[in-house]
Amino acid sequence: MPDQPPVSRRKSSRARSIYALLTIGSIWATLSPQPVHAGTSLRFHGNGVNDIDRVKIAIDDPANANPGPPADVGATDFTIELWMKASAAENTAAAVACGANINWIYGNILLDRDRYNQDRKFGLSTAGGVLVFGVSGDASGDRTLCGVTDVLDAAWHHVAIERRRSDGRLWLFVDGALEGTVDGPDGDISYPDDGVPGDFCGGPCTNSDPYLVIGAEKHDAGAAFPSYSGWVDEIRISSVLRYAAAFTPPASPFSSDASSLALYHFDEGAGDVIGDVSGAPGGPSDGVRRFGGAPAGPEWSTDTPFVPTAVASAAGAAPLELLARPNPFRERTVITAWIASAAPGTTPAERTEAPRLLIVDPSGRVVARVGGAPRDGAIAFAWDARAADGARVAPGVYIARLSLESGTASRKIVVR
Ligand SMILES: [Ca+2]
Ligand SMILES: [Ca+2]
Ligand SMILES: [Ca+2]
Ligand SMILES: [Ca+2]
Repeated sequence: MPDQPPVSRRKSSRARSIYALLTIGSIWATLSPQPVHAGTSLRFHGNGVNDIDRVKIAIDDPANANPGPPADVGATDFTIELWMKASAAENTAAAVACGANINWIYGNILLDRDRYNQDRKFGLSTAGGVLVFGVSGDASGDRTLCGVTDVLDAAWHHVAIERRRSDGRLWLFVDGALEGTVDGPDGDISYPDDGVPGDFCGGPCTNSDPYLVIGAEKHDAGAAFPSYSGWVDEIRISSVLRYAAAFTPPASPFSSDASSLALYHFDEGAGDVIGDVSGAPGGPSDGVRRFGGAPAGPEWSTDTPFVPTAVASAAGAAPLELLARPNPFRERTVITAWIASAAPGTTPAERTEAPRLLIVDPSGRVVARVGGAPRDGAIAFAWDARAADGARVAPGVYIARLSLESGTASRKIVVR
């Protein structure tokens, strides 16, 4: 092999490049093989009947006096986060007034931990396009918290709801932005151990309880209490308040840690067992898919938040992959780039400019250049739909384009 002077020596004659090289070196040092994790999701159809078109997670065993499995949250702080994708056409519940009420039950219900006409309950729905998070305390009143972002735009969104046990405070985040926070009702809102289901469902509500239900209104109480229609992927339930301020949503599926109580990837792709892979002590809190209806749901779907797209690379180079999320978007999207098949420790031969993502309009004009930052073994570029002069760009289709020595990738993005 011919002698190759170290990169740093070859570059030393070009002093103005050194700083950039060091910067890029540190970024590239963080790049590592990133599994392309597409997996599957569940597609619900809003059938609020007959105990179908939903996932049910048992949160108590009525046969013994033990407390429920880890998914029975509410006795301590908790965070529940998930990805959703839904349209306004399929989720038509009107906006509700949020406040000291239980109005979340009139939205298209996405998470249902209700107890019919009883306290110690919570849920999440969409109403008027925004998310509504509601809690009823332990004989301490009710509170709903409304979001502000239209999440019914047929794009994937990361959603996080949090409740603090000490004072009942609630938080709602969408795509990492704080949508609202309010002091909520106090007390333990976990499912009472060996709680007795209410007698309001044409008999005891034994289809409803003791369950946390995903993707449907659990009591099948009629058209006034509609169910969610759309996709759900990746639910993680945690025993801590994971987010205290705005954050960048994760670029890959959740992982489990000591604070994870339940974790559902929905990657089974077939069958009716919804596995909790958190490994939490006392678990798993497995769920059951209840399939049925017209159209029948929830269907297994390959539409997930983590499908990489638009791969193009130089001959012989490792493919560069780009993912934009949310997309379409209004305020902000994060475009993540990584080398899918780089060997561990691979470093690029030579780099002379910082990675800049170009935003190109349909006429081919570059409207913005976005600097990247290393994150999670990739490079993340956050774009706020503004041109180089700070003005907001017109709604429409744009191309995000990244050229590196390992390849070139483009991704269509839509500003609403
Ligand atoms: Ca999945
Ligand atoms: Ca029990
Ligand atoms: Ca309170
Ligand atoms: Ca319990």
